[in-house]
Amino acid sequence: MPSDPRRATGFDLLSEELERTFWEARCRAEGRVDTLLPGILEASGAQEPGTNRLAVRHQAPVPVAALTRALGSYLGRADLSTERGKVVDPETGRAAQLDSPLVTAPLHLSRPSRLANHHARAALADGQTIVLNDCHDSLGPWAVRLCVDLATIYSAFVQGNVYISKGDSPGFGSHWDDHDVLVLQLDGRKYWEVYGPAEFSPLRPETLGSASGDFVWSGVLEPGAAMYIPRGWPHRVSGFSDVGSTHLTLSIRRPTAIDLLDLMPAEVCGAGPTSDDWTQAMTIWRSSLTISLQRPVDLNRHLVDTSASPSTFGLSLPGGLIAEATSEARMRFRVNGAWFEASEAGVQILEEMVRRDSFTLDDIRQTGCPDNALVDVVDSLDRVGVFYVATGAGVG
Ligand SMILES: O=C(O)CCC(=O)C(=O)O
Repeated sequence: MPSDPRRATGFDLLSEELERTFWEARCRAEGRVDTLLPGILEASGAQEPGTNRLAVRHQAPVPVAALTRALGSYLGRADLSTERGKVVDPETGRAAQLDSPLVTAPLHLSRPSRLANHHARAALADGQTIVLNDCHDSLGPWAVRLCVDLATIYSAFVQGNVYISKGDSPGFGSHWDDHDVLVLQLDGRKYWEVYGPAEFSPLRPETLGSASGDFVWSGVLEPGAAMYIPRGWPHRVSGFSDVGSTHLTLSIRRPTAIDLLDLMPAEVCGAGPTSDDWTQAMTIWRSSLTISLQRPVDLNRHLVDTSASPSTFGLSLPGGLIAEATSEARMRFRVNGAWFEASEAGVQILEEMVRRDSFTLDDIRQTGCPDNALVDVVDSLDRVGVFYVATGAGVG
């Protein structure tokens, strides 16, 4: 009878250990988010899905100044006529592509008139809202950490969008999002109205865009305020004539049952549902949740030059790792929808990385691992898109 390779190599223990360290990483992420945004996790039903509700904190201890500085410097260097920059028409609430670079000089957020690009100035003066999509990775290590922590906690895809407006701009008008949003007011002020959902777990196009429940809350968000709005809760905004507004919205796309169906292997769908199929589909689904928060890592640079200014790295593993032994000496992992293999030394390296929230390559080297195994693991993690630079060269 063939021997069980896991018994022979102790892989069972390693994979249990990995699962435990991932769980600890999630608890640490919850601790950090709870400190910055007290009560938000509880309101969002992070531990008990389906129990989420609106939460507003007027003075959350979020580092607004650091974020605002990072945003100003991003605006000063970015060409936002890419897919990241849009303007929202105040009449129709529709977003259109920016047709030219937005700014060419550093921006003072409280004085949007200093936007160097005249199209952007004119757009703001016209009551249009400028939306910078998916820009969290340009807003410094704090924003990246928060996105990764939220992704870890909710097993979700998280991205940050910035909204800049002037005067009483209405943005998109009344609408609901098919994901949860966490709004952080950075500069100026904005008035919000929030309504209850028209139905539980609404989905487009099944649920009408205009569907809405009863009025729930209205108020003004000032710098340092945070608001969590669950998926499907309609909201609308209005600015003030005397002051502009800039906020960062983190969209938290938790997986839905539809995502699960999409990921179910054809043979499972064909076979009809049984509880084993369900378990298998859930396993695949958990490991397929994707997250691409990171800018590409120039690994060669970081691996070769670790002494001058060592970069710190982190792993984002929403949904965790799924491990299985392939032979007596190797194990394979499904992470972020892709497989990679690791030797026993590689598995131990992985465990060291998961154990830490962030690490330098020297931290891992000092655990006595062979250099070639470290390079192999880093290479594989980078390939499957879960290795990111937490601080160091290249992070604004
Ligand atoms: O400020 C706006 O124009 C709309 C903002 C919004 O809907 C959001 O941040 O989710």
